[in-house]
Order: sequence, then structure tokens, then C-alpha cells
Amino acid sequence: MRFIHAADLHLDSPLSGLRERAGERAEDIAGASRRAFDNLIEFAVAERVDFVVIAGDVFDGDWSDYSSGLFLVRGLDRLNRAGIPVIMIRGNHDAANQMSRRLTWPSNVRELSSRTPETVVLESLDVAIHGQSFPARAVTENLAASYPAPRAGLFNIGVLHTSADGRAGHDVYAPCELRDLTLKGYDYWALGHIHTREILATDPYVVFPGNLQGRHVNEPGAKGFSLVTVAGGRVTNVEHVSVDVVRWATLVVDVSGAETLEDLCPRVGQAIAEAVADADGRTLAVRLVLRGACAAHRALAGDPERLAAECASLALQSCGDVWIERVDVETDPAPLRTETGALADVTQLISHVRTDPADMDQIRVALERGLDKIPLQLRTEAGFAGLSAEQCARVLADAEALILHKLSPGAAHP
Ligand SMILES: [Mn+2]
Repeated sequence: MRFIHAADLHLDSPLSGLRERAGERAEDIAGASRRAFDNLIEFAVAERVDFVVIAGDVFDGDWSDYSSGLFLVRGLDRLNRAGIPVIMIRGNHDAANQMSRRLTWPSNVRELSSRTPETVVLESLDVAIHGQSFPARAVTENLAASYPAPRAGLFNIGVLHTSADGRAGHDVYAPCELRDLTLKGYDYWALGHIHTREILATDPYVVFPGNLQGRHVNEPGAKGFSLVTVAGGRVTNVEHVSVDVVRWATLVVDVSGAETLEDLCPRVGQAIAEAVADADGRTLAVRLVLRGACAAHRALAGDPERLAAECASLALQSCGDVWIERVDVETDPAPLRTETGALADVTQLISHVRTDPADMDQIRVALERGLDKIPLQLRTEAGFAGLSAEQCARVLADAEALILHKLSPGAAHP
């Protein structure tokens, strides 16, 4: 017997800030979660798996119209025609009270109740699947505690959307200790919510399959579902199957000692080539981070548009399908570079500002005044409590690079 355990599809997740940057790639990036789901369906039908379990957050949020729901139905129906049952629960993102619209699912689909734990028995397979949907976004009690006892003689699966005993970067929902799960007497725990793949235990297996498709640069690497093989009532194999179509990566490139923008291009090109080789032929969405002390710092920080275009050009020249999501310049000016003439006046002035607490305070106040335009609620939610001295120094360094670059003879035509 083989089944698919997937979670956190986040279908139709909005791109928010990404859309603007993605430009002509926006539809590729936005449509990735749907295409990854299509790949799952394709796999399930081709490999004739016995059933599919989805452990919550199928949708990213309330539907703006019925198209998201109809997209899901199209996939579920293909499984129905292939005789493959689907058992799914709702998570915090698609909790029962979060969704103002709903559809009746095809007859092969069982969405478990949000009021109380529910058990589905697949008679022909001797499988019992226990689980509960999220009634609301914030479920703070231990849902697993009230899941029913295992059914004797059957293969028992618990489906649970949970932050388990806490995971960095994820809100705490339906918290539980690992031993709450391992001592329950089930044969497999199909978890969802945490987007990084993780096997918490192997006796019995307690598994986060990770999300089906990375949504941004902080969800890097191969994404997909877990394919579970059961023989003689025991799990004999848990295998990750990648179905993502866009793969995210942050590439930190050391550009120390680069004299000019041209000098660092081969290093960036090399980093991109290595990432392409690692990406299994997927579209690669890359954030570049340039670090190190270099004379090129001024050209990088001073002309971000040119730098972005050079990096996009290197991506075009790679032998993969690469989109540069962003370029972060974290380089430092080359040491021991002494300016002369007007440029020396500028560096002297800025170094005076840098060491004068009153001047730095003025800069901080001016920057924070600009940040006031961001709604207070957003600032509070992000835990924003003012700019640090380090952030102000970074802004000043960027400003210095920009001014020196603009003032340098031949800045535009090196
Ligand atoms: Mn979740």
C-alpha cells in the first residue's frame, strides 16, 4: 500500500511585494503552487497510489471568487476518476470560519469535521484515518489530545495541522509534544503547518512533508510531498517526492577585492551556474547577496539599476531558467582608499557625521519620519521599534557610495 501525504499547498497565495519585482515573470511565480499541485495529481494517477492525505492549508486564505475552489475540484476529480480517495483537513489559513465561500467536493473526498475529531475508515485497505479541521485561525489547544484511540487491526493515521512543540518562524497552533503523538498508538502521523520538511520520529513515523511549492526566498530548496509505503501493517519507507516548479535560493557571493563591476561578474555567473546545476531543471528564483570589502563597492551601491541589469544578464546567460528576485549589496568599501580633491571633502564630511552622535541622531529621526508613512498596525505587527545604530550606519554608507559614485569622473561611462 502506498499513500501520498501532502500539506500546505497554499493555492493562490498572493505575491504581495513580489509581484512588482517579478515583472514579466509574475505569472510564472504566482502560478507555481497550482502547477505543483497538478504535478502531485499527475504522480498519484500515474503511480496508482491508494489514497491521498492533505494535512491543512490547502488554500492560502479566503477565496476572492470560486476559481480557486474550482481549480481544486478539477484535480480532486481526476483522482476520483482514478478511484483514489482523498482525506483532508483545514489548517489555520483555510480554517472553517475564514472561508466565506465553499464548494461541495467530489465524492472521493472526505474533509474532516472542524467541530470534533473524526475517523474515516477505508474498508478495502484496512486503514483508519483520524483528524480534525481547524474551526478558526487561532487554535491554541492541543487537538491531538482528543483524537480517538486507534482502531484495532487497522493501520491508523493521525492527520494534524500543528506547530508541534514549536518551530522557528511559524505561529503556534494546536501545540503538542512529540510524545503526545508517539504514545497515541497510531502507525503514522501526517502533520502540516511547518513548511520545512522534517521527520520528527520514525517509531511511529511523525512527518512534516513541508509545503508543496516554496512561496518566497525564505522557503528554499526542493519542495513536494511524502510518499509512504506500508507493508504488513508497518511503514517500510517514507520518500520525499519533489513536485515544485519554481525553486528558491539565496546565493551569497564573496566579491572581496573586486575593483570594478566587471570584475565581479564571473564570480556571480559561477554562483548562478552552481545553483542551476543543483535545481533539477526547475525555474530558479535567486536572491543574490554580495559581500566583502572591494573597490567596486561604490559602483554597486551607487548604481543599483545597472547592477540589477548585469545580474539579470548573467541569469540569461546561464544554462538554466533563472530569475533574479533581488540583489542585496552588503559589500564594504575597500580599505586604505584615499580620495583627493572634492571627493576627499565628501569622505571627510561623512566620516565626521559618522562619529558625531548628534548628526547620527538627526539621520535616524529623518529616516523614522519617512517610516511613519507605513501604517502603525503594520509596524506594530512587524515588531518595529525604531532603527538601530547599525541600520543608520548602513544607510549613511550607501549614501556615501552613491554620492562618490555620482561625483567620480567617468561614473556613467567607465
Ligand atoms: Mn498553517
